[in-house]
Amino acid sequence: MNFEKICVLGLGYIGLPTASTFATQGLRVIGVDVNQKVVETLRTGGLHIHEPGLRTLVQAALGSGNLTINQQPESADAFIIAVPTPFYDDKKADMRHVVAAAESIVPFLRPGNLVVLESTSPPRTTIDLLAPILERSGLKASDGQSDQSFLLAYSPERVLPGQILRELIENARVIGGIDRASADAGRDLYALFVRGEIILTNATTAEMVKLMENTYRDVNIAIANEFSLLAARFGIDVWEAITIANRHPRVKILKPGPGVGGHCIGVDPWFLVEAAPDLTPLIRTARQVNDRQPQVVVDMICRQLGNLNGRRIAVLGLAYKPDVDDLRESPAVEIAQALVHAGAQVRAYEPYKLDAQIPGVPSVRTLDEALAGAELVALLVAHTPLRELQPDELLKRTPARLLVDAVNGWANNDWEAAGFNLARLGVGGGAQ
Ligand code: SAJ
Repeated sequence: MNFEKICVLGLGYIGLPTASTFATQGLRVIGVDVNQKVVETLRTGGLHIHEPGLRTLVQAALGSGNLTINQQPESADAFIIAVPTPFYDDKKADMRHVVAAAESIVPFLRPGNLVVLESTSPPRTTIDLLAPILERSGLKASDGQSDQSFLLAYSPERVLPGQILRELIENARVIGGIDRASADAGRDLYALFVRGEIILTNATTAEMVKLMENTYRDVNIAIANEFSLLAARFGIDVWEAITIANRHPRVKILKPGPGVGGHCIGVDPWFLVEAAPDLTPLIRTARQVNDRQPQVVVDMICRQLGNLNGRRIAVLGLAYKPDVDDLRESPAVEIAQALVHAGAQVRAYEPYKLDAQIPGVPSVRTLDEALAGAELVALLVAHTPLRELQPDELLKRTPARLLVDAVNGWANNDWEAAGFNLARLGVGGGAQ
């Protein structure tokens, strides 16, 4: 199938790079976002999200004249839906953005068009939720052979925040069609820029593949977290134990830490639990294990200080993982908030987001402001500049002598010899 013009709905972390990449490949792209502020920012050369290399890519796409930013879709050969799928407080998937995006396409859908859903979604969303909405156009979701039908596929985004631009092009791409013609059309579209393998399957399999990938990671992080609690109780160093265990050719234990953040791995497993609660005790438990990690770290800090009320704590790192500036669903933020809630005087420093504004958590723009006057320094994210801090340096910059390392960032230096009392997550006497 040939594509000249496409519409990408949702200009966030996935939609914007995707729209821009297609545009730089010569396609005419209408990038659509319902948020007027996002549209205005992009139209005036700004960027509302941070991702390495994205600014240059978007500028190239806009500069080529191929990318247009709008608040509404228009007719096109293909429509890609890349909107968020968060969950409600009760962990049920919030599909309102997908529904709204699909409804906005209906008036523009023409026979032979291709619609692709990229948003992570519960199993069967493409056929049970999306197809019926699009069929309100009067066309049928089918093989595109009839002159009254459209093509429909699910193709999950699988890129790692921080490496989106490279992974978008190089990763293997899964395309699940509601039928063969839809999968083939999806392949023709993504082959315009994907250099990784393109794997064709059906729509529900593709949905499950995405959910299984992130659930697999969550469950494996949960076991690492559980190992860290066991190691602390039994007086050993979990990091050393993991390194040794991983020398086994069939073992690859992930890293324990302050919890699982971001908007994917902490969310997606719930879509499976919601879809089949009776079949998913392991997945549910893994989520609960990971969700309790922030409290494990708060307890470590409390044990170091004796109590939290009024105590001065420097929190180093707020992002959800190392060397990114993304604070969404960050365990470090949760920990900082819990400390404030317990009466501590927190000064949080996030080197990649100096203007971080988190309700209730005082954040400062320099490391020294965070360290000054602190009684305890908590390392919550293994950002490179924070991991590289040396004991003699810290000795001069803070009166604090109590340290908590939740991410194995300060393992290799002799903190104790320098006069610090360091508690490390997963190390005997530390966590539990
Ligand atoms: N984490 C650990 N221990 C580990 C690895 C990660 O505690 O050993 C924590 C991180 O610190 C972070 C969270 O887990 O808080 C998630 O980080 P991540 O790097 O594992 O994943 P994300 O959320 O940045 O991106 C994931 C990726 N999925 C997989 O690796 C299976 C990415 O490929 C997906 O595209 C993305 O989710 C998504 O959008 O679904």
